[in-house]
Amino acid sequence: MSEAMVADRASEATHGVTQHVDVAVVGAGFAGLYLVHRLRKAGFTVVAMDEAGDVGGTWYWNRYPGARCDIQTIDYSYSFDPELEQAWTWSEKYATQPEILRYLGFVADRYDLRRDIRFGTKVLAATWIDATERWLLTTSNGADVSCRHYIMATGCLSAPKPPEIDGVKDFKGEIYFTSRWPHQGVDLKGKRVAVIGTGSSGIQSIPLLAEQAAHLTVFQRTPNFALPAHNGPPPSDRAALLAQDRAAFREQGRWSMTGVPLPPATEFSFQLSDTERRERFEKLWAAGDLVGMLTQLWADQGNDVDANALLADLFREKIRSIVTDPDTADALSPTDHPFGSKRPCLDTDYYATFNRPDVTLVNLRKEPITAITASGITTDKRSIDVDVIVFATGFDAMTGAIKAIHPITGRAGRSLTDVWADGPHTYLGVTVAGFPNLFLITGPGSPSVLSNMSVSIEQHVDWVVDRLIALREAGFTSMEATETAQAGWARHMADCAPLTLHRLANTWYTGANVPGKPQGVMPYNGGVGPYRSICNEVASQGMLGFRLTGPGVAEQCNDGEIVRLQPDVRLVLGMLAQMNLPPIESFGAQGARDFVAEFNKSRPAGRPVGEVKDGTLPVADGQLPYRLYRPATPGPHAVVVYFHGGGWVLGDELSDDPFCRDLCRRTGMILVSVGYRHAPEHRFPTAVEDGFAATRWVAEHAAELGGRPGPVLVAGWSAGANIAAVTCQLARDRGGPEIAGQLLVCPVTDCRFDRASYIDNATGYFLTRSLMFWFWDIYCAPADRTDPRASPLRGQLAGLPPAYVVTCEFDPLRDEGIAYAEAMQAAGVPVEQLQARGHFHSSFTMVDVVVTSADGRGQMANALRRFAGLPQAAEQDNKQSDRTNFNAAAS
Ligand code: N01
Repeated sequence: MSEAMVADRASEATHGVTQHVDVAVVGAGFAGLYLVHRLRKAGFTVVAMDEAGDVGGTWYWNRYPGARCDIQTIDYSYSFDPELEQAWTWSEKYATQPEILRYLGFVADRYDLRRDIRFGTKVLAATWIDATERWLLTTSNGADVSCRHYIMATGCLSAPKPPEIDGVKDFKGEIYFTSRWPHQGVDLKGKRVAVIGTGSSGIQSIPLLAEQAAHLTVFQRTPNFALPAHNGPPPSDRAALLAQDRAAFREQGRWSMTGVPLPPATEFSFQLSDTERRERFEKLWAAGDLVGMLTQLWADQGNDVDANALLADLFREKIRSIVTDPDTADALSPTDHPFGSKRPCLDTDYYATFNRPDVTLVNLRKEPITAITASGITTDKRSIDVDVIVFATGFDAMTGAIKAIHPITGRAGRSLTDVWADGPHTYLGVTVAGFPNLFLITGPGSPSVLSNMSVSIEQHVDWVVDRLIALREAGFTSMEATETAQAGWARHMADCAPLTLHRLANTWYTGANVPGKPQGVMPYNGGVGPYRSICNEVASQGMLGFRLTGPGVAEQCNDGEIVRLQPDVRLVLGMLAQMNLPPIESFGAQGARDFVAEFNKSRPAGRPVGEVKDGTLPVADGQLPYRLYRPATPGPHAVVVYFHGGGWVLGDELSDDPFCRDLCRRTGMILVSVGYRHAPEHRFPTAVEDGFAATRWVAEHAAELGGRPGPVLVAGWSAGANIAAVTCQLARDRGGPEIAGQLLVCPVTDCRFDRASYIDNATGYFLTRSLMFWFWDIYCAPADRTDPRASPLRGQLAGLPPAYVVTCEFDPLRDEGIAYAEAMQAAGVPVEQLQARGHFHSSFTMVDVVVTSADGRGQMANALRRFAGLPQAAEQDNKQSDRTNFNAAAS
C-alpha cells in the first residue's frame, strides 16, 4: 500500500469525533488481521489501529537481510479457511520476510480487511470507564475510539530493546536496528560493519551482511545454538501429508504440544545407544527442522539437563567441524544454557561465515564493550573502527508492547504498569483481573512464543471472539477475570516449570535480557494442546474464574481455579480417561494382576543403576523373591528394604522398578524390593509378616548383599507403605531388627473409609474408593481390620523410627496418611511430611512420566540419607528445578 493511501486511510477517522465501535484492536499482523475478519463475521463493529504503514506486524518491521520464519511455512499459515489455504502456495520451506508480508497483504485483500484498519495510528492511552463499561482510547492520528472490548494484538516481539551501551549518540557512522530495518534497504558495499547480538535476527543476517560488507565484526555476548535451515522448496513429504488430509493435519497441530503436527519422541535418552542418538541427531541436522530438533530426539531432552547435555555436545561437535579456527569455534559454542532453554536459531551458513577472512568474532565474555565512540566500538581490550553498527539486540518481549506503548488504566484507576510492576499477571495469558473487557492475544501466560504462533493466534482469537458472542447472547456487557482465577493460573504456570528447561537460561523468555525487568518464565510452557483444552474447560465450566455483568441481567461469577492438578498429572489422568478402562476390580484378582503387568510394559524403562540382581530370601514357610538395586558408587551402601504397592493383591518385586531405580540413584543406597505374598491366596497377616521377616533377613545379611552393616531403612508405596509402617512397629516390639528410618509414600494406615479424602477423591484419580474396598475385602476379614498389623494407625506409635510421610492431594488415602504422620508425631516420633499439592496416588512412582514429582523424590531421598546419617545428596533436583512445587510441612 502506498504512503498516500496510508495517509488517506488515517485521515478517514475524523479528528475530534469519537469513533464508537464494539471492539478495538491494536495491531495488524497475523493476530490483528484474523481478529478483524472474525469479529466482522460475528457482526461486531471493529476498528484496528497500527503504527505501521500497512499490514504485516512483525513482518512489516523486521526487514533485515535474511529475515525468514523458522517454523516451516506449511505450518506457519492461517488455517481458518480451507479456501484460503488452497489459494496460496508457499514457494519455500522457510519463506522470506517479503513473501510472508505478501501473504498477509493477500489475506487482507481477500477479506477486504484494510477498510477497518487505521494505519499510521498509535494508541496513546486506554482508559476503562466504569460508568459506560467501555474503553476510551486516545490516538496519535484521527479520532479517539470508544469501544466495549479492547484487544491487544500487539505481538510478543514488537517493542525493540534499547542498546544499553554508553555512547551510541556519539557514533558518527550509520546505525541500524534489525527490528526497524529501512524499507529501501541499506548499501553496505565497501563498509566496515559491526553487528551486536547473536540471537535469531543476528544469526539470520550475519552471513548476508558479511557478503556485502568490506569487513564484518560480530560482537557476541552469548553464543546460541543454530541449526542449518537447508532451505528450499517445501518438503514434499509434509506437503503430501497436508494435501492428503488438510483438516486432520491442522487439527493435529492444534492439539500438539508445539502447534506443529509432529509426534514427540517416546524413547528416553538412556534407552538409546550413543550410535542411535547420533543417528537421530544427524537426521534432524540434515532435515533442518527446528521444531523437530526441539522435540524429536529423545523424550527427556526438553526437561532433563543430563539428557539435554547429550544433545548440546553433538551441537558443539558440529560447530567445531565447521569452524576452522579452534578458538573461534570455542567462542561460538554455547555452554551456559541447555539447548532449547533460550530460543535456538535456524541459519544459513552462519558458522561457516566465521571462516571468511573478512569476518571477525569479538567474544564479549572475554572483552566486554565499554563504550561506543565517534569512530566505532571500544572493548576493555581494544577499539574497533567501523562505518556502520547494526543492533540485533532484541526486544522487550511479551510485556513491552502491551504495557510500554501506552498507559492502560483499568478499574479504579489502576494502571497496568503498576499492576505488572513485579511481572505480568494474567488469567490464561488472555485477560487481567481489574481490566474488564481487555484481551491479550498471545499475552504472557499463554503458549505464544513457545509455539507455532499462527496456531496459537487462531486459538486465542477464536476463543475470545466466541466468548464475546456468548456474552452478547446472554446480555452481558463486561467480562473480568477474578483474582482467585488469576492467582491459580500463576500457580499452574509455576507448576509447569519443571516440564521444560526454560527457567535455566537468561533469555527474553524470562525477562533477563532487559535490565531491571522482573524475571520469570513468561510464556506458558505446558503445551499448545493442553492449553487449548484448559481454555475450552473454562468456557464449559460456566466461564470459570470470570465475573460477567450487564444491564438487566444478574451478575454471574463462577469463581475458582481452572487447573488444580499438576500439569503432567492432568495429562496422565486425561489419557486414562480417554482409554475408558473398566474398573480394575472387575477383572478379578488374576485378571487385575495381568492387566497391571501389561500396563507396566508401556511405561518408560527405569534409569540405569550400578547393578540389578535378583535373588530369594527365606521366610518361615518358604522363599520370597527379591530384586536388589545397587548404586554405581563404591560400597558398602546403606540398605533400604522396599515394599511395592498393589493393595496387597497386585504387583511383585519388579512392579515399582522405575521408582526403586530412581531412589537408588538419588539416595546412593541399595534397595531390596521384596516380593511379599499376596491375597487372596495369602490373606492378612501374610503380607506384613513377610515384610517383617524379609526386613530381618536383609538386616542380618546386609554385609553379604554389599550393604553397610547396622540399621536398615524401610520404604514402601501404598499397601507397601502399610507393610513398611507395620514392619517398624513389629521390629520395635519383637526385638529388632534396628530400623533407622521409614519412608511411607501414600500409605494405607487405617480401615476407615469416611475421611474427607475418600469422599473428595472417590473417583477420577485412578485409585478409586471402590478399588480400595475391593483390596481390603480380598486382603483382610472385617474382624481383623482393626488389628494394628492391618491398620497401623491403631497401634502404639511411640518409639518408632523417624518417618518421612508423603501424601498426595488427589488421593483417597491422603487423610489417613496425614493422620498417621500426626499421630506418630504426637507420640514423639520425629516426622516430616510432604503433602504434595496437585498430585495423585501414582505421581511418585510414575518416574519420567510425572516429572513434576521429581522434586518430591529428591526430598524423599534426602530424608532417607538423613535417617542413615549421610550428608544430603548432591542437589540433584536443583539442576532440575529452581523451586519447590509442594507445601512440605516439616515437623
Ligand atoms: O533478539 P534476541 P532477536 N550488548 O534477544 C545480544 C524471534 N525471531 O531479535 O544473549 C551486547 O534473541 C543478546 O545477548 P545475550 C525469535 O523468537 C524470529 O535476535 O542477551 N549484546 C543476544 O545475542 C527470537 O528469539 C526469527 O547475552 C547484547 C542478542 O543481542 C526473537 O525474535 C527471526 C546486548 C539479542 O537476541 C528475538 O530475536 C528473528 C548488549 N547490550 C527473530 N543486548 C525467525 O526466524 C542484547 N544483546 C522467525
